[in-house]
Amino acid sequence: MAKESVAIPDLGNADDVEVIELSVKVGDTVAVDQSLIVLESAKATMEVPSSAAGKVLALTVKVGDKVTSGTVIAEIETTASAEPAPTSAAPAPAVAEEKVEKRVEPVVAKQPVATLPTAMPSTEQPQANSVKTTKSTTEIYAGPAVRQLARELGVELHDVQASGPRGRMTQDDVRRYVKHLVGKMATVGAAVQGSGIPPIPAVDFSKFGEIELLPMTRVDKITRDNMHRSWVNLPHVTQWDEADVTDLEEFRADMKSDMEKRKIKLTPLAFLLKAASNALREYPKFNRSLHEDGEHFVQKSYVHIGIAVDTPMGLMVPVIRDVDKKGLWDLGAEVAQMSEKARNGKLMPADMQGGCFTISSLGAMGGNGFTPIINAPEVAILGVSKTQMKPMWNGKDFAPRKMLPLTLSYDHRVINGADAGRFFTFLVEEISDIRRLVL
Ligand code: CAO
Repeated sequence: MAKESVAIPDLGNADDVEVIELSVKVGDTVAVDQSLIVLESAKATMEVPSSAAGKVLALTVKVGDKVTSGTVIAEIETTASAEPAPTSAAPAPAVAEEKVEKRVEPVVAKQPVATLPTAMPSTEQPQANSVKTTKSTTEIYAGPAVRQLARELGVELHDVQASGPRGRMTQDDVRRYVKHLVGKMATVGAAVQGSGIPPIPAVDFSKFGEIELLPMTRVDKITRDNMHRSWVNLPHVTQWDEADVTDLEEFRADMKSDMEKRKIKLTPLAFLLKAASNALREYPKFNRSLHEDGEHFVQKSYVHIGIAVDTPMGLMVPVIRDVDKKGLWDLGAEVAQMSEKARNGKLMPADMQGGCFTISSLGAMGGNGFTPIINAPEVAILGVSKTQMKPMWNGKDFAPRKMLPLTLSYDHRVINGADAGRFFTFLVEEISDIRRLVL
């Protein structure tokens, strides 16, 4: 077993450089090139690697000592001799940190060091065959333990804000950075982006023309969150159909004077509420929610149906209770009353809770179909578009009929396609046959 002294290599014109970290302790077994100490000059930190593999017999410097080229820093009981340092080396170009950390040949006291190029960044040129400079010209002051931690956590040192003396990075800086990132991801994931979904990059719209930043209302924010939550959590399937509402429209026309007398307007929505309630009774699978334990369905015996209302504050969904127990006049009156309450901002939280199913009607506005987003934890929603006169084949001829386009979105975790087919056909038959609704 031989004994070898490890000394500080040529530091160029830097003298009295401070030892800021001991990377090993007496008794440790070290490998060739393993960092023994870390130095810090006014401009850079540098690790001084061991030139020999073996046991550390002594460390002849301590933190705070000032060293210079040739200062012996450690005695190693060698198990294998290191290769001598080459006497010349082509200077490497200015490189990024990755490259700077590339291992260089060790420097030992008994090897000639005179030809070693300067390792200090005074030249701003990290060189091969010098002490390992852990900084690039972007000057990151961080010891090996900090670098090791950053590597383990996949952190780019450039992203971390250093808080130590003279801008030195500490392990706490790295941990704080990771904590901050995790917190940010949780917030963004919950409010804006789904977990694991790549974020939509921010755009500076003002580059393309004049813009104005408008604050969202409270209702806008609730809609944003509810829609996003439902869209990313529920596997939606949407199915299209159309109901022949010719008879229903005739009936509504006949009821006009009654409507005026009672001061209640019977729009198609009242009939749709009745038809949906009958369908929910007939096919109770649609009146379920997934239990939070993921192991049960919650089967509801009540039939409360929400109606989407467009208000100046944003979209609101008041719930009409016990639709199955109410007649068309009651439903017509309640639709008007709830929509007015919603538009005047008078809905109480209880008015918007407990829905089993939702109807979103854009019939007054137009369109021939849309894919409504389920109002979770409900499992289905009916989208209503504008009634259109269409030529329909009656077996002999094409006859003009008033057709109401309908869409049904359902949560495929709870409802299968065949269930939806049966439910939807039933609902369409109900609305197409006014007798079934009024009886
Ligand atoms: N086809 C053709 N005409 C229709 C229709 C349809 N499907 N549905 C309603 N209409 C007619 C009504 O009969 C009424 O005509 P008259 O005045 O001649 O009788 C007119 O359109 C206006 O109806 P309305 O809007 O006052 O009443 P409604 O019961 O149909 O709807 C409400 C009430 C609250 C649902 C509706 O006002 C509303 O806010 N709809 C928007 C819902 C929404 O925003 N959905 C999207 C949600 S998520 O994207």
